[in-house]
Amino acid sequence: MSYPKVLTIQDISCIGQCSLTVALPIISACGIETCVLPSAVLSTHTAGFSGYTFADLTEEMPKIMNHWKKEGITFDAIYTGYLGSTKQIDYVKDIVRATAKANAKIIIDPAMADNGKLYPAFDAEFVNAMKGLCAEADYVLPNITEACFLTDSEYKTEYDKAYIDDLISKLLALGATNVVLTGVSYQTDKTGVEVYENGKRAYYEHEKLPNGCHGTGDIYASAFVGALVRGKSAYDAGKIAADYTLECIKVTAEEDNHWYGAKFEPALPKLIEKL
Ligand code: PXL
Repeated sequence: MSYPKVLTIQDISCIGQCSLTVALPIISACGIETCVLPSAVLSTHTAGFSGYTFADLTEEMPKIMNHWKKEGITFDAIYTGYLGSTKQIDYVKDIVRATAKANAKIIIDPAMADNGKLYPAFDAEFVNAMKGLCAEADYVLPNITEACFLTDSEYKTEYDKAYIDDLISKLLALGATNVVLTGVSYQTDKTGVEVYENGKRAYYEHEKLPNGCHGTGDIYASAFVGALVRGKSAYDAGKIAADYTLECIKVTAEEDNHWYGAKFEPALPKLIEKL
């Protein structure tokens, strides 16, 4: 059996069940060698904690890349999540050029916004740089807020298929080859994912849980990458990732005060079963 090697580039939030502390265990559990490039180390994530520490590793990124180049190390897929600056985005482009195998899958989660707003660390310059990175992606995985920022569209909480068609067309016009748009809800008690792959569009709809959790975007993207690299279509990977994320939210809701992340660990066996 081929043994694919994935590189994921994002920060380590030591506490918070997001970014690398989610991507590494989930993709590894999918049976895939998972290499990491930490772009920063934070004591916690930035959503809800105050006074967190931040060690910027931006200038390590080209050094790490140059070592890998010398060693001839290459990857079957590269997946990026939360990135801290436009400079990091530039370095990611260099790393993709230097280390992606010829048919590698480049998966970009433009983790920068939710609920109509950019995360505090980001501005219009960052959004522009992220547009450029998405243009080089085989798969982009934005939520609706991120899709709106990437396409200069108006953010809406109520919409119809025509609005979603427009967002997807504009994401494709940016240069992304395939699109997985998350959190698309056409009815109050349902939500889902719109998947556009190889010219075909399909919607996977599932129940909408009343409680959201921080970090579920990272859980979703990591499970998607695991399933995609294991050979699933984007639609199947999108569906598997959605079912797994729902399960994580349900497990998390069993405890009242687990506010900072989602308990993805107990649900891992269910993800693996689906693969
Ligand atoms: O889950 C996205 C994420 C990742 N890393 C850091 C964050 C966030 C979202 O707030 O703050 C540091």
